[in-house]
Amino acid sequence: MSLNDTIAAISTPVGEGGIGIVRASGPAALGIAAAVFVPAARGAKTGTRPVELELDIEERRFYYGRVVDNNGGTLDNGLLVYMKGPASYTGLDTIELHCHGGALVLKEVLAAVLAAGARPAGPGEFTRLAFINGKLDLAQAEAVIDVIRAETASALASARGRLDGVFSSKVRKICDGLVDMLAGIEAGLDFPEDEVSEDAGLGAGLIEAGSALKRLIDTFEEGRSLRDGVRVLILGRPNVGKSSLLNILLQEERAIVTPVPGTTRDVIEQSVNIRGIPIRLMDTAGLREALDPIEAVGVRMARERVAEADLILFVIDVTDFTREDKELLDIAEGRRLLIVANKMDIAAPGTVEAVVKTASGHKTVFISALTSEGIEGLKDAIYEAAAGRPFGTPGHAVLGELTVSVRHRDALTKAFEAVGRAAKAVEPDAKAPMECVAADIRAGLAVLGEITGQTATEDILDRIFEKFCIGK
Ligand SMILES: Nc1nc2c(ncn2[C@@H]2O[C@H](COP(=O)(O)OP(=O)(O)OP(=O)(O)O)[C@@H](O)[C@H]2O)c(=O)[nH]1
Ligand SMILES: [Mg+2]
Repeated sequence: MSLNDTIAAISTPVGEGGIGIVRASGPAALGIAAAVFVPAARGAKTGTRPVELELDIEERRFYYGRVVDNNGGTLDNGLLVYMKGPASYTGLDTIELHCHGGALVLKEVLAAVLAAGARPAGPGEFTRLAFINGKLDLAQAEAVIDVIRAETASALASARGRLDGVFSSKVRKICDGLVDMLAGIEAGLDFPEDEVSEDAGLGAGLIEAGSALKRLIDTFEEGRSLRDGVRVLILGRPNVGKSSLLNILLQEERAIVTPVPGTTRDVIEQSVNIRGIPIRLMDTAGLREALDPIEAVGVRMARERVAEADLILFVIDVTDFTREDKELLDIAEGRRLLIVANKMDIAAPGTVEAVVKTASGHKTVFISALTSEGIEGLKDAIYEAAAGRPFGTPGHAVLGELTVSVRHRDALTKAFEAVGRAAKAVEPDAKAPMECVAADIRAGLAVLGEITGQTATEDILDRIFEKFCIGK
């Protein structure tokens, strides 16, 4: 990628729309505008003036006119706007042609723009330019695609917060503290006679940095669940009410419910928003030695889904909680699990105690899929299992602080370890040389720099931006 390139793409989704936008950014942007756009005011339509090489337009104003091909033939009528760098999204000169939103017309307009000197943009390349030109740091740039892809209001709030720099500023604050500590140590190393050793402030500072890192790391489960969603598998014996549970969580009659055991044979999947977390719910065939081959396939598919589930809702019928249920629980071994004790509307007195006793420590939620009793509590429990903390309604700023990506989590963890080593080394009886402490702090700073992008390699950038759409 060269900064001398001018890149172009269709920035709106392919398909029919009221408006479609072709965007170009780079040094040649204005020249390209001159080649492909004829403002209506110039009377060019009647041929009274030739197409100009230099387009005399003001930045940040919309101009109506014709979008033309190489030969001056009209491709579309639309609007042109010019954002002069560095005051643009990418930091470079940028133009946008707002045309009719059709796949073919936009393709032809893009072809004209490319013929006039641009090259096709790669995925996320506009945002990558914004990062390179210091418009956004890397964590903010990553939040751009999360804003676009957000499926729930909470996921969007979290992405917006990160785009605003809430998460980055947390990381930066830790970095600033570490830089100050490093400067203090280096001053001492340069002038050994000044004696800075056994600096109580340094030890406390490192411990504080460590806990700040830990707090960010601890938000990962919640952040990832909100952004990427959670796969929830409903399992249990036939007839316990799995499909009834699916339907009540979806608030629609998605799966067939009958009193006949073995009703569900396929895996039934549907997305739903539970407490702001995008959930992929999967209802399955009741687990048993199936009587017919179709049901047997269903049971096998149910078992196969266990490995890919983030959370298992193991449904039992409280009026018929058997040894078989307990044995089947082994399937969920090692997976996150909630026991959903169903049919509480017809439960005998003392049922809760009896179930809890038999559930051997697994968290159990009591519901009735028939009357909806306990469903709100189940949603809270699903949130808690997915996010690792009880459900509350945190504000946008708080959601913006969440660590959402594995990449960030891993960098924070490495930094936490490095800072921990440094903190140990400055303990009064550690007698570690200050050079080692400084080296650990530097290592921590380097990995934190991968989050904000200060120390991110091309390789990291490639991996991040290849997940973007073209045109963003
Ligand atoms: N009283 C009562 N009946 C329920 C409840 N939930 C489900 N049922 C009934 O239990 C029967 C089986 O319900 P389903 O939801 O089809 O059960 P399932 O676990 O999906 O069954 P399979 O698909 O056969 O494995 C139906 O007659 C439901 O109406 C409940 O909370 N209370
Ligand atoms: Mg069913």
